[in-house]
Amino acid sequence: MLFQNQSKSNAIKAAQDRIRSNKSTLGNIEKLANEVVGGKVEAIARAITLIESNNIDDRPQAHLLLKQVREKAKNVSSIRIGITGIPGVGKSTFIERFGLDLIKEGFKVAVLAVDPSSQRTGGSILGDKTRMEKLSVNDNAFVRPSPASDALGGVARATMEAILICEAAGYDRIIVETVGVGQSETSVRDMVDVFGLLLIGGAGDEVQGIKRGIVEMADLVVVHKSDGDNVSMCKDTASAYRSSLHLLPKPKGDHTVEVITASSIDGSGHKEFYDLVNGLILEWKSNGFFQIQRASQRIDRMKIHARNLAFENGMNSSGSKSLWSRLSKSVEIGEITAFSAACEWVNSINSSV
Ligand SMILES: Nc1nc2c(ncn2[C@@H]2O[C@H](COP(=O)(O)OP(=O)(O)OP(=O)(O)O)[C@@H](O)[C@H]2O)c(=O)[nH]1
Ligand SMILES: [Mg+2]
Repeated sequence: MLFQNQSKSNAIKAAQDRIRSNKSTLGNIEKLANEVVGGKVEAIARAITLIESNNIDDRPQAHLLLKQVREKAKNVSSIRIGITGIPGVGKSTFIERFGLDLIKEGFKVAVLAVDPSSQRTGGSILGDKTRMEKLSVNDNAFVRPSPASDALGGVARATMEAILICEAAGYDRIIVETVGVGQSETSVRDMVDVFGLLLIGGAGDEVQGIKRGIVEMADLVVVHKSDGDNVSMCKDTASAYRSSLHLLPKPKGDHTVEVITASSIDGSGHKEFYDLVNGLILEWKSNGFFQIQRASQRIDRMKIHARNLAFENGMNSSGSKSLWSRLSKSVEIGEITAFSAACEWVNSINSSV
């Protein structure tokens, strides 16, 4: 009897602790959301870390945070710009200059990076050599060089939501840097309004490691490092691209893809780039493409999140990890097809709930 009473009081105490800790979690998240909306830089960084977390237990808090932030910052208006190009083409240097130009015009700038290499190494190469010294110390800029690493496409997932956090915090120009060699730029294309491709003068696509698909996704092309002895070579490369782009299907925005030359050392071409971005946004806002593109991006994001969450939840259900690894082995040696294995795995999850 004594034992029964004791276990009952333990259970009550555990329940009370749970309620207390839930309450404090809710309180903490609300405080964090208020600080984000208030533009507190340290809170923005903490919020993004929570969203980037690979720990499934952090999902409810991340969800709550995004919900609250959205409720608190309703009418945000922003422009999202993606910058891609091979490693070393000068993306960070270009973004620093472009970002400072935007700040001079009165905007607040957030720079986020999607670095596919971090998926392999677990660290960020961008973190070590981000050349945005001026921008990162500017009061009107927020620079986040190091993204999350995640095997489930979480880099993109986190970046999409990090954009929303930055917007709620009052940043009205969002720039996303991505290395243009892998899959990351496809997902970045789907989270920005304008997508700019940086190229090096003189080198053809094969040499630059740029896939044709990436060139096709670009709204603007910049032949970069057009300074010193490189100027005439960059001009030649720009005209070669101008003529070959004519042969590609028109981009989604139904505009002519401009090809310019620029240097982030002497600043040439930067004003042109700035004006071209503004021109596209004005055109797309007036013909409705801006709104249509954003709406379809939101739907795509919902699908990506649903897929990721369903997979994560599946992996969390009992016995599913061991079934996954058993099935993976059979798929590896060609014993069963990937499709059958996936069906078996999903069926086993569905029957266990
Ligand atoms: N001549 C010249 N050099 C440049 C220019 N922009 C950048 N650089 C140099 O190019 C090198 C690479 O610049 P980053 O801005 O780090 O290039 P990135 O594309 O961001 O590189 P990753 O982040 O590693 O992909 C640095 O040494 C820069 O100083 C430019 O306009 N002209
Ligand atoms: Mg860089």
